[in-house]
Amino acid sequence: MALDDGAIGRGIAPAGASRGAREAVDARDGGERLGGFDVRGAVDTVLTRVAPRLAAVELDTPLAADRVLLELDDSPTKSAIGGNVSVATSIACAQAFAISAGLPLWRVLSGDAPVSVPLPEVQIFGGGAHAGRRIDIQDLMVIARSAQSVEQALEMTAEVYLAAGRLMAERGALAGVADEGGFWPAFSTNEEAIEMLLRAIEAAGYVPGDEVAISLDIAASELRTDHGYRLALESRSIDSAAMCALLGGWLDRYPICSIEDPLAEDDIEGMRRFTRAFGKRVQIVGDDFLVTNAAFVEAAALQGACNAVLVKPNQAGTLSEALDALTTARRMRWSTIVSARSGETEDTTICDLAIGWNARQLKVGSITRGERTAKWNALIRAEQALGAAAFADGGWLPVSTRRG
Ligand code: 2PG
Ligand code: MG
Repeated sequence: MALDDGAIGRGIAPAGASRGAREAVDARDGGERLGGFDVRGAVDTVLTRVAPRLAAVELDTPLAADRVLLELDDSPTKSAIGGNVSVATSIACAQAFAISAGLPLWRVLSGDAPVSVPLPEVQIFGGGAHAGRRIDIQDLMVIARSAQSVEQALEMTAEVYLAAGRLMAERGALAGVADEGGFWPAFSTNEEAIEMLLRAIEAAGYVPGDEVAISLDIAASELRTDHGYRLALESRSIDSAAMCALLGGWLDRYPICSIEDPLAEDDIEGMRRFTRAFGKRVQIVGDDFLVTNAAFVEAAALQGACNAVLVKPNQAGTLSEALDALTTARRMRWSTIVSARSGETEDTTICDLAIGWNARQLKVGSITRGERTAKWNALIRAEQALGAAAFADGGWLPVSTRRG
């Protein structure tokens, strides 16, 4: 995206392996070439349908281009132009605006409102759709609750990651990494993976819960079948109530501070039951369940399902719609987490969103792989500009249990 003053902004659309059924759908070419994943048609849409309309627009705010994108396609799934077309254009325009203003994007997004450097949520083991379904749970992550700066949070997390690697090597279970850079989950049960995460926190010298807490993304929609929730690793299927009980047992036994998509996107009753039972003890995050959609956030909050939203711009299709979901969640007194995708790119715009929109938490996968470290480095640079006082520490996050 090039402006008249010469400013050029770029945007890249990420992709997800475990996708919500109601999220924006990318335009792909289909057919034989590149497995059908190529996006020549999407590029053509940008050049022939989007660009001519944008040329007539005055970019008077960072999100001004979204008006045009929404005129072209206001469907929640972006079925007319494609979610990838929409989100990449939306990002490119916001970046062009910031470059023209000579300011970081987070600064132009915040205006006079408060900003913060978000608390990192970092994957140590990958599973589910990100690891050939080697284990059922998708993300086993840590949150450095006691860190007082993003630099410290990342150092603590890196120590846990290294300790996890040493423990896996000792067991002869080190087998590379999953999609988002977390270790490949060579475990025989799901709970063994959580137990190993706990041991890695201890081996790194931290107090589990108080200093470094566990965060899980169950991605339960991926486990849903006609017979309930399929735990392939344990060769059994369980119903929604049993799933709640299983996860409740983990909350009792492990110092967990956040759990994402504990029940499936279509199991509203289950999510309400789970939130009633555990919503005071732990952050309950809707990802596939809410697909970054303001109306779904509002409905879930009114029904008592979840207490936090994961904000993925490409689920919504424009930055404006993602912001709408975030501000709706905030109005409902929920916590907010901006998130990367499993098929992530080197684009670091999500860091600007997390800082400028004051989301206070950021989930980016692990601490390895360039597309992930690009984001952590962007946070460190923002913290250098803003000072450690701008860091959104995690001391307030409740922890489900503490081991005595
Ligand atoms: C998620 C993300 C990141 P994906 O489920 O939260 O872990 O994965 O991009 O595959 O949806
Ligand atoms: Mg998720």
